[in-house]
Amino acid sequence: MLSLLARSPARSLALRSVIARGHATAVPADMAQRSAETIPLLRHSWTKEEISKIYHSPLLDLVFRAASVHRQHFDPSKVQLCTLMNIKTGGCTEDCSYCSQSSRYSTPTTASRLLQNEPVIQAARKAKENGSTRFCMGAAWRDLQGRKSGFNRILEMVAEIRGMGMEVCTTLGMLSPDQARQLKAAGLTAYNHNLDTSREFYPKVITTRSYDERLSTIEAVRDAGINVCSGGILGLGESDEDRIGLIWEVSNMAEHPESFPVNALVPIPGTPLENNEFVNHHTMLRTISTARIAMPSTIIRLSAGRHKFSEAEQAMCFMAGANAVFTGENMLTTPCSSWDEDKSMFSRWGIEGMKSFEQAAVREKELPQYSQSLSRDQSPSAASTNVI
Ligand code: SAM
Ligand code: DTB
Ligand code: SF4
Repeated sequence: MLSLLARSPARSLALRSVIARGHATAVPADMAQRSAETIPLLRHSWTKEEISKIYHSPLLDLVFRAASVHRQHFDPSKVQLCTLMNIKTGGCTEDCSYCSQSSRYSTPTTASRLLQNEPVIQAARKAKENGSTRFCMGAAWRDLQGRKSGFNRILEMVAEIRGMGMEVCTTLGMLSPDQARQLKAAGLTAYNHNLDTSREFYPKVITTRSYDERLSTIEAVRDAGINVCSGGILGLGESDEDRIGLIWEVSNMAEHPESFPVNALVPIPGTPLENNEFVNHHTMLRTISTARIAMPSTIIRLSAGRHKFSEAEQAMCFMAGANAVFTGENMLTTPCSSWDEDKSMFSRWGIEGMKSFEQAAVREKELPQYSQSLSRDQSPSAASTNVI
């Protein structure tokens, strides 16, 4: 294992410490302190073979190893609660074969215009009252071309919700570097733009936007100083190799995404994937565990389809290192586990919501003027992590 992972003496030393502490030992209570000294180095040079070996290891060993790595980087009792709102529904020109909002398919979703600011602000307030610390606004657009006034209103929404002390995320399709900079200036915390699957399988799912176009948007987001939220969907008909390929893509990025959503396809009537079988729980668990090991300081977000998993199945995912969820009334066009259901479930398992800006990666990207407004008792859940 060591010889597989090690590429250079420095990396070898770092990885030895990851493995020694991540795999073979029980996690002592004081590890919850996660001081800078105890945080292992991040790695950006995974080979597909290494990721495949981890992914295919015996499932309980895999979960145990992932759970151990998780405890070195995060407080395992904390899960980030994010509420989603679709601020512009349907009528999208893209052909993503899973999506209820594509105008190419006849689905139960009815298209509507960009919402006014006030209902969105109200929804963010309600989310905050219910314990959500991140609010994510989605728009069914390919990109922002020709949407200047709509984009300006979204900038206002971002600034107002950020002013409420919440982390703010948007997912608006492709972005130019300049649009990313404007979102950053408005106070945006994170931008969601998923790779969805491996580069090889991607053309079977979407033909109107290339994998490289997705990577360009992600680069624009990162260059603007916004946290990248980028993950995928399971249950598209992809193979283990494709799930490994997706993790390989994101774990070798110059910076690991701050957040990696793992969506389980919710089959939508009228889409090409309407008859796909719901993904197995063990496939979710393998994907979450492998992502946790390859990207130890990334938030792993148990995303679409979560409500279809039993409480015990969800708990296994949290055990394996998932530490964020979408919670509230709805996802974008499909149901979500409700706040009350989630509150009861979390209290049964001893899980609490993260505070806003609790993650080191998120705090580090905050503009100084915003950082000053963070309350003093908001201690980071992980110290700065070294990069190799
Ligand atoms: N239009 C934007 C875009 O494509 O980037 C933002 C919204 S899009 C709905 C965000 C992500 O939700 C997709 O990339 C996909 O991973 C996930 N998603 C969409 N429909 C889904 C479905 N039916 N089941 C599971 N995940 C889905
Ligand atoms: C992500 O990866 N999952 C969320 C969020 N990012 C925007 C969206 C899930 C959408 C599920 C299908 C729907 O509700 O339409
Ligand atoms: Fe449009 Fe996004 Fe749906 Fe693709 S996933 S069809 S880009 S809304």
